[in-house]
Order: sequence, then C-alpha cells, then structure tokens
Amino acid sequence: MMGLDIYKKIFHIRATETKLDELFKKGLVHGTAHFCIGQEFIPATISQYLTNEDTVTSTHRGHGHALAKGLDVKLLLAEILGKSIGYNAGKGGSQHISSKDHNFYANGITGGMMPVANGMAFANKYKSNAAIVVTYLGDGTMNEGNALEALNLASVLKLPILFVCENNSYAMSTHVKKAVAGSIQDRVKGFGIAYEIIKENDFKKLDEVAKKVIDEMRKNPAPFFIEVQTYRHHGHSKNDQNLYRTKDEEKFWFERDVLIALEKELLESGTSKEELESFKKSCVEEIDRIAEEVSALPEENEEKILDHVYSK
Ligand SMILES: Cc1ncc(C[n+]2csc(CCOP(=O)(O)OP(=O)(O)O)c2C)c(N)n1
Ligand SMILES: [Mg+2]
Repeated sequence: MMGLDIYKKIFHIRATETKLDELFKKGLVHGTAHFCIGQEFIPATISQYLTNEDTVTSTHRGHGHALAKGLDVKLLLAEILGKSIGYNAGKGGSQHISSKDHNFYANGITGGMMPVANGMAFANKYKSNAAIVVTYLGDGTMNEGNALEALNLASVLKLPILFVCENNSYAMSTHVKKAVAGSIQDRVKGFGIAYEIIKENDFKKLDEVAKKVIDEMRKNPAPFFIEVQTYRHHGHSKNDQNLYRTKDEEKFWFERDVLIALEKELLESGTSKEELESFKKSCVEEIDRIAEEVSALPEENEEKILDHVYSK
C-alpha cells in the first residue's frame, strides 16, 4: 500500500544516509559506505509484507534494507561508527550488520548471502512455518558463481525465497550492458524461476507484485525473482564521484525519484504541506540528535578489541 507510511519510511532512510554522509565528511566514520539513496523505496515496499519471522539477507548497500526490516537507527549508526553498543559491537561496520532478533543478515561479499539465504529458506520449508526469505542482490551480482548456483538450487528445491535484484545499471563503474551477457531475465527464466520486471522506479507496480508474490509464496513455497530497474543518486561508495555517468542519464532518473513522486501524490490527495514539512523537520531533528549522541560515545577499548574473534 503506497501512502504516507511508505513516504515516511523512505524519507527516514534517506535522512539517515544524508546524516551519515555528513559524519563521513567530518572524518567521524572509518572505512567506506554504500548509500542506497534513490533506491530506498524497494526495501520500504517489500518489508511492508514481511513479518519479523521472515528473514532478509542484505548486501554492501544494506542500510535501507536494515531500517526497512525494523532495525533501530541508533544501533545501526552506532555499528557504522564502530561503537560497542552497535548491532555487532561496532565490529561489522556498514557492510556487515546483522540482528538475530530481526532475522536480518548483511554481508559485503557480492552474492555471498545468496546460498546462505537458500539454507534459511530450506529451514522454513522443512518446518512448514510459512516464513519466507528475501535476499537482495545487485545487477553486477548476477555474474557471481554464488548467485547462479543459488538460483539453481532455489529452483531445484522449490524454496520460499524472493530474490530482489536492484538493477541500478552499474556494478561500481561498469555498466550492466558491458558486464552481463544475455539478460538477467533470460538467465533467471533459464533456471525455471518465475520473474517479474519493475521498470524505471515504478513503485506502484512493485507494491502490487510484492504483495501478490509474498502472499502466494507463503502458501505454495517456490522461488520468485523481481528485477527492479532503479538508480543510486550517490556514487558507488564514498570515494566515487560518478565520473562515468552522463548528466542526461542522471537527470532522467532524478526526475523519477520516488520520494518526489510520492510527495506530489500525497499533496494532491489531501495531505497538507504543513503535515509533511513538520514530519520532515522532526525526522531530521531526531536523526541529528541520535547522531550526536552516538558520535559522543567512546571508542571501543583495546582490551575488548579481540572479543568475538574466534581464532586468536
Ligand atoms: C566477491 C566480491 N567481489 C568483489 C567485491 C567488490 N565489490 C563490492 S560492490 C561491487 C559491485 C556490486 O555491483 P552490484 O551487484 O550491481 O550492486 P550495487 O553496488 O550496484 O548495489 C563489487 C565488485 C566484493 N565485495 N565481493
Ligand atoms: Mg548495480
């Protein structure tokens, strides 16, 4: 269902990453991060139809997947800033956030979680518990052996797993047309997996398809693959200035920003400008407050640095 709730979720994810960008620029975050700004509507839409028992596996570009699955923004920011109250004691960082309580697991190895997700889906099927697994991947990930093997096994074992391919046309700086032979669709269909394409950020179609597919998967376990054509507004990661994309291409996609489209629709259907502005202000203020609180926490102390390391 598209409306104010989904708008708020997308705005919240975007505001969180915008804040993170600011923290990076101040030198408060180590390592790198991959922003999902422009793509937030995908997890925000899919997660509407998930329960806590459903599992989501995520990628290097996972902050939006995590927040949409219900993870708490304070503990997420703490993890990314390397603080010990973070979801993984500040040792996973941006790309390796997991929360057992939320059945959420991310990993920065491209396609690395897909076989693991199959295992989780197999467990659900074995227990007949109607829970499903959603596993996110990118267009570039379709060239990983892991990904292709996982698609094969999901089909052979008829697993209740939804593959969501966020096709933002690029794997780092390489365009999908220069990297993926044939088509993603033909590959998926070659494995006998049902497939649907969502073109050009068509958030309404994604909503319809996600609802239908997830309902059906709970009753009759079988894999499904949704390819969503979308676009990331920022570079691949923090040190990428997007020099390989044309201004025309960016303009095309920025005009199709789901947040802008939804805001326009909300205003046209009677939500007042004041309500939206007041929500945005309080959302940004809350994230500012949390970021300040988390930034002020002490760094992990040296004695604890080797905790959770299994081979010392
Ligand atoms: C096995 C492996 N190889 C290479 C990398 C480096 N790497 C990180 S993201 C990425 C590109 C992924 O592209 P895509 O699947 O399209 O996802 P997107 O970044 O566009 O969301 C690569 C090659 C990695 N993390 N893991
Ligand atoms: Mg990509």
